Amino acid sequence: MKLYTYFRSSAAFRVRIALNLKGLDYESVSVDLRPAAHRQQDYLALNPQGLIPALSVGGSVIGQSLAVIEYLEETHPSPPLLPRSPRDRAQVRSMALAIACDLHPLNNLRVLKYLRAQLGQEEAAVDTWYRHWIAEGFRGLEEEARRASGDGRHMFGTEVSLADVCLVPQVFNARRFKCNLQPFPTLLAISAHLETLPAFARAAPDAQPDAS
Ligand SMILES: N[C@@H](CCC(=O)N[C@@H](CS)C(=O)NCC(=O)O)C(=O)O
Repeated sequence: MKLYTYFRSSAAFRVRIALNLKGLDYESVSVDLRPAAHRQQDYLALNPQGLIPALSVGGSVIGQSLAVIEYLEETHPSPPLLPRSPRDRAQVRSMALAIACDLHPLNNLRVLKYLRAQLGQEEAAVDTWYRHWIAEGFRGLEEEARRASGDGRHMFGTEVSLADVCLVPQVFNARRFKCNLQPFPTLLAISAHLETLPAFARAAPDAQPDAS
C-alpha cells in the first residue's frame, strides 16, 4: 500500500493513525502542498479530486480519508474502529463526520488561500475565520464527548474509535492556529491521552519523514 501524504495534512494524519492502529505497513509518498504538488498533472492523474490523502492499493487509488479508513476497517477489521451496535456506530460516525465534513473543510488550505488571495482578507481576518469554525465545531463535540466518553480518554466508550482518529489531527491544527481550547476540557483530556499512544504518536506531523 502506498499513502500519498503530507506531514501537516490533518486528513492524511487520520489515515496514518488508522494504518498504525491496524498494524499495517505502507509506503509514504510525500506530496508537498506548499508548491501545490497536489495540483500537478501527475498527482491529478492518480487522484482527480486533487486533495491529500490518497491510498493506492491493489491497482486502485482511493481518495477521501474517511473512505480510506472505512476501506481499512472492512479489509482489516481488527482492532475495530467502530463499535458493534448500529446505534453506537452511528454515534461514532456522527462525531467523526462533524469534524471531517462540517469543521475541517471550512478551514482547509484552499479555503484560507481563497480568503487571502481572491477576497483580499488580511491574516488577522483569516485567523478569526479559522478560530470561529474551530470554536463552533468543538462546542458541539465537547458536549457529545462529555456524554459519550466512558472514561474521559476516548470520544466514545472506552476504546479508540474513528471519532478519536478524527479528533487528534483537528486538535493539532487548532493548536497550530493558536485557537483558545480552554472551553473544551473534555476534548483536551481525550486528545492528551490519545497523543501518548504509539499509533497516534508515530502518525504525528513532526514524526513524518517529510516534516520541515
Ligand atoms: N475530505 C477530504 C479532505 C482532504 C483535504 O482537504 N486535504 C487537504 C490537506 S488536510 C488538502 O489536500 N488541501 C489542499 C488544498 O486545500 O488545496 C478528506 O477527508 O480526505
